[in-house]
Amino acid sequence: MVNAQTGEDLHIRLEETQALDRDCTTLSRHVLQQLQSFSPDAQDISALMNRIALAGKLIARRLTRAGLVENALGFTGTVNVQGESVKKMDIYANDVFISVFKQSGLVCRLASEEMEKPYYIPENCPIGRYTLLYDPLDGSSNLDTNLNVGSIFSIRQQEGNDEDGSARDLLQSGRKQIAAGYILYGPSTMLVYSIGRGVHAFTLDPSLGEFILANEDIKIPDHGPIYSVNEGNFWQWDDSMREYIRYVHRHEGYTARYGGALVGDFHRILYQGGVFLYPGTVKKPEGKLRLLYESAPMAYLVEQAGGRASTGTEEILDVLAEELHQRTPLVIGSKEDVALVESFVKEQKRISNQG
Ligand code: P6P
Repeated sequence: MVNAQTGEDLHIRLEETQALDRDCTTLSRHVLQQLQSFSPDAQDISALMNRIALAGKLIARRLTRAGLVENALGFTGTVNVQGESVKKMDIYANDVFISVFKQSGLVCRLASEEMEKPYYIPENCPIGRYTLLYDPLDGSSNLDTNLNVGSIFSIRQQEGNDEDGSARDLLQSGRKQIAAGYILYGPSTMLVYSIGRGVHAFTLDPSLGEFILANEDIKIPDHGPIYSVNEGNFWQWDDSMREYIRYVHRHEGYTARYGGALVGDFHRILYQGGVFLYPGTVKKPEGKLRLLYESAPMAYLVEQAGGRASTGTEEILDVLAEELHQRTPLVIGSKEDVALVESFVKEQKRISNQG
């Protein structure tokens, strides 16, 4: 006979039920809940996110063992379209996304930091109507010292035709994105995404092989203590950025955090507030980060979380790309902190105009 349950027993039962419910809130269920629909479009987006999750699991698995697997780390000896030395893991991660999407019937092409031209799904494979833009392994310079790296993704619907392979239809504003997010390979592997209904974070449970809901509807604080920038470039910036850095050096309440990988630095600011900057320099006003598959997806996320992303003078999501690998300066994070950085840019322009 079951004894009458005490209040303590019921409390434990409730906690266990809540934990079970949480473990059942997988990414695919969450996406469909978000869309509140089982329409073909909703099914497509759920399937796209499931493919992203599979890519993340495959890359996380490789990263976990990279130090033990012969030939997993190190350089390939080649240079990519960005002029950067390519790591073996960059190629592996890039190939994972291609393999995961090639037979999915969801996409018609993939555009990646690692490929000069988009990869077009072969005719003997099912062709979908979406394009995936991605940075397969952002911050891979962190790999050899076992520090965090990430994958960044942006999903757009194919528009227009692309017969000459120029992917001109991709060169549209970031407001055309239908989904964006990243996978952070850190102490745990987290997937953070938005389909235009808030920002949600999932933690990979390796024992289940599932991304389980960790934080729903994340909102970035309006202001935070963190400024994240590579101050080694200080003398390459224009005066407005130097004046901003002098300001935070002189005022209480700021702290510097910089990990050398956009995904980890952005993730910290998403939760704690503050601002990440990769400014242009006098020599390279366009900065280092790429618009279509780094800055635009992060800008989509931060706006969904109540923050802002700017070039310093223009909203990132309003910037129209002129070529696939276009770079852009990036100021992203809490809206008050982004506005403070912009105020220094405005002041510098005012001084310059005064002659
Ligand atoms: P730096 C990684 O190479 C990356 O593209 C971003 O992830 C990161 O924020 C930035 O470059 C780091 O660049 O010049 O500070 O090493």
